[in-house]
Amino acid sequence: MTSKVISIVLGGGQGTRLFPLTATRSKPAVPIAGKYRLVDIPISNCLHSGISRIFVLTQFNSASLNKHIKNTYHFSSFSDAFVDILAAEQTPSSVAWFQGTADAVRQSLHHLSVHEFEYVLILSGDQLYQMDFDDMINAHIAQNAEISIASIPVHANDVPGFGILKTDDENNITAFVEKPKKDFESWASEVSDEMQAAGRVYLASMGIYIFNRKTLYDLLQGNDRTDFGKEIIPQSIKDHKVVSFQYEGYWTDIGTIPSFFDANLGLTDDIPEFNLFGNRPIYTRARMLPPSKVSGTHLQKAIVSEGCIVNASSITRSVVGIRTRIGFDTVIENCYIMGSDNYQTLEQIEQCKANNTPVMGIGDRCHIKNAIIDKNCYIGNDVIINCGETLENGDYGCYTVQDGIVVVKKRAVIPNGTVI
Ligand code: ADQ
Ligand code: ADP
Repeated sequence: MTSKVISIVLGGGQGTRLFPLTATRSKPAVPIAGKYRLVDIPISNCLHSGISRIFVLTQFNSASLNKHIKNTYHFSSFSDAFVDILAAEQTPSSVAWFQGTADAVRQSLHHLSVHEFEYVLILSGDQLYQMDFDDMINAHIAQNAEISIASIPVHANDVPGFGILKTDDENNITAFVEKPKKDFESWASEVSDEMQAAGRVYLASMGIYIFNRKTLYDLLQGNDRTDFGKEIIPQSIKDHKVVSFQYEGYWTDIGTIPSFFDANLGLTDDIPEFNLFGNRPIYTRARMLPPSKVSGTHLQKAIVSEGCIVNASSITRSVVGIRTRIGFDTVIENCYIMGSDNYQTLEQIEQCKANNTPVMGIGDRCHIKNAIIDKNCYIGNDVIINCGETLENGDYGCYTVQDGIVVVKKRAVIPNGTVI
């Protein structure tokens, strides 16, 4: 059945919720888990489910996204598989950015139309999960649905962040409200005993939709509705067969700095909820990097990617990205360090030392805690990043602070002895 499916990954609006990680790159290109990009998650889920015709819609086209897709997703010339990026573009009928999720799909319909397909699978680009879409597609077909929405039980605290739905005994969605802020108690649903015990009694939309081809075109053409959650879905319930596909596996939104941070650090747990060490790998660009070299470092719940040179004294509950260099006597705690795009030469390193300027990576005798360090940063010697919890949220030039997490911007230079 998956041969009749085409997939669209919603790669993000302006990416403001992930700023400053999206300051110079589009959201799908944001690095996660030390060596992957956000877009690798939905694409890998599609490929493992047998869906190999994939469009990635993004608000702006960054060189890093293009390079990543081009260098990662190669298919046989005898197959019709592809991963194509569609960036917001000016056309005779549209001069604007994508105005919302539905508008993004509408503006891309003319690219889809040249393909043969019966179903469109629409995915968010900022979620961490491993799901077999085959099951959802089979359920969609078996129920003769026009639209299917993947749903997951959530706790009352999380309700205001999601589209919430109610179903009848046959999984038909009978009501849908986008992000209700109050008085939603009557929206509780019957869920499994396990979910009930966890207080997860509200069914949230996961923002994962299957549309029949004709239904999608009918709903998007001849109107200017911009958003699936706010407009298209609630309005389609009354005159279409819209069903819920309930999912209870691990699934989380990684569209904000705190959720992105927690999801990355969660990978270091003994048995992480999102397990990288399975037989369905997350695909990413294969790089010819040397193995990491670690010396004198106490590693505790650490993920260390390829190509690193680590002399730190300890790394605790942290993810260390490709080509990261960390100096002597440095302590890293609760950090996601993205790594670097290249190495400095020995001559360049000597030059930095002679000029008393930081070397690429993290210097000697630093203490870095609760931070995301974007790529290609130069953090000097004796730098302390530890005060995020007491700093107000805001943009401080070469770093931002959000909810106690310091995010050091890409290519930032943090001079020797700085205290943040
Ligand atoms: P949100 O995640 O808040 O809620 P939205 O901001 O519309 O919804 O984002 C959905 C996806 O589309 C994200 O991957 C986002 O990056 C992307 N996106 C947003 N605007 C875009 C644009 N202009 N162009 C391209 N991509 C864009 C939605 C649903 C809820 C549901 C949650 C589940 O509306 O009902 O509960 O997802 O996370
Ligand atoms: P991001 O990860 O921030 O989205 P990119 O993937 O675009 O950014 O980063 C890669 C950048 O690094 C590119 O501009 C690329 O040309 C540059 N780059 C990659 N390898 C090297 C290298 N060995 N030396 C110098 N620059 C490099």
